[in-house]
Amino acid sequence: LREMGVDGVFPVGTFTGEMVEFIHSALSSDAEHWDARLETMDPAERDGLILQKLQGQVRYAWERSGFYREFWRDAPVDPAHIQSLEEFARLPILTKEEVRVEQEAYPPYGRFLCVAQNDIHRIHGTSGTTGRPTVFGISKGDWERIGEAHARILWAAGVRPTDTVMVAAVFSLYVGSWGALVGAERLGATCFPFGAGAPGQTERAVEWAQMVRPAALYATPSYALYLAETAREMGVDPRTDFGFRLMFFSGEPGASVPATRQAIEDAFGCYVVDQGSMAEMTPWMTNGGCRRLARGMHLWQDIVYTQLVDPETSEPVVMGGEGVPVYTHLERESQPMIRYWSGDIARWEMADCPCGRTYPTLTQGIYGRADDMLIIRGQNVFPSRVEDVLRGLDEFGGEFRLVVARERGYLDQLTVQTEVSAGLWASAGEGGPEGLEALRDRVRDTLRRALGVGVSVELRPEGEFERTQFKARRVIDLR
Ligand code: 8LQ
Repeated sequence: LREMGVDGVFPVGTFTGEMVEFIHSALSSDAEHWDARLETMDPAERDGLILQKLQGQVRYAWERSGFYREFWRDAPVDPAHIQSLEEFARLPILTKEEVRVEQEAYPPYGRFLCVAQNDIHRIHGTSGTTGRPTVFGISKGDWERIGEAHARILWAAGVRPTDTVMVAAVFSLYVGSWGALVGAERLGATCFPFGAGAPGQTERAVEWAQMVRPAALYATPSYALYLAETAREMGVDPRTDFGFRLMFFSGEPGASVPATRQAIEDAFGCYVVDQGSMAEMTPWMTNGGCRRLARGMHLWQDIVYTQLVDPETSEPVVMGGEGVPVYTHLERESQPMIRYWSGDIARWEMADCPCGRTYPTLTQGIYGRADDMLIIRGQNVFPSRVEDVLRGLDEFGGEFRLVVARERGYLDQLTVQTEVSAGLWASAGEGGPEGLEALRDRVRDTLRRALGVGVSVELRPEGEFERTQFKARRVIDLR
């Protein structure tokens, strides 16, 4: 293309079939970027590109979606003529609850759909274990763009066409597994859609991974740890008997929790990449780290535009600050989410990553949720911070729970129940946990220093708490 004097940014879909094959075969395996021009663009120039895409996306939704027509009726700016990113930030924020209410009133998609029902190519959604499920209708064009975006981001993670990618997450409504699969397919890797969740499936995963020896694994971080534990119980060494080079994760904090990341890297002898925004925001990999980033996720702003806002006031947060990511699709024709509230807590910075990408970065990943954040006697406590401390201890037995209770009607008390490694528990003998008093006190003091608030600690034997094949739920709030 360069020889022909062709240069520039082309709308998705310009190149099809054999041309795409040709372009990707020309992309050498050691290239750092899938699309160097877009990924290393001057941020100010990128803002211009984002604004152009936003104007198109917002106008499109305004013209076609009954929901946005109503939702923006009294907006302080004209959705058909957004002039700047600042103006765009004055459109109202959309919450999950509003999506639920809309979908209940106009089932199943709500009036979000901007294409004919007949043009829906895939239906995904949330499992709906709490409240009404949310439904996502995805058109064929969108599904292809999702594949392209995920391929580009998996390339940054270090996946190459010569790799086999094992997807060890449930294949159902959950779009995590499918999103990983479609990206790996688009990239040209060998795909191994193993799944998860069926009885005995983790033992089978141990057998299959030894046999197939995939280079990459997609799962949740807690499932990777469970897989390592299961392997060891079966006499299999996850480091030498599997041969994973990298693992990419989404769905929950872990990959950017230093001690958890280290535990996974040590267990498998691989490196870890953190990914994941929200299912509604698919391509959800647009929060996505790269193989050079020690921790955190780049924000692939030209695919999904992310802004951080203050959790209380919803005002924009400057670079370097902490806030709630609010996401906007830039390439969605079927069910675009515009200024969608995540409820998560993260910090963003213009980190200088050796990969050369010029995107802002969530330098510590997503480490909490505005609604999961425990306020204990005025102190903000994130479960991911407790996890970091516990996984840093040699005596840790693999799982933990946080129990919050209110004493005497006003005093919040946090109890950390943590498993202790089987060997240590057994060596404490018949006396059980009483023999471990010194350890309990040390864990309590370490937690108090890390969290800035006093906690009680209860020690439990390894294996006491249920392991998960999906996202872990570790907080029990009794208040
Ligand atoms: N969440 C998702 N990814 C996370 C991460 N890397 N670090 C911390 N928290 C994370 C389909 C993808 O797996 C994304 C996904 O899990 O979508 P869901 O099921 O809609 O859940 C979204 C929530 O998972 C986010 O709001 C984060 O709280 C968490």
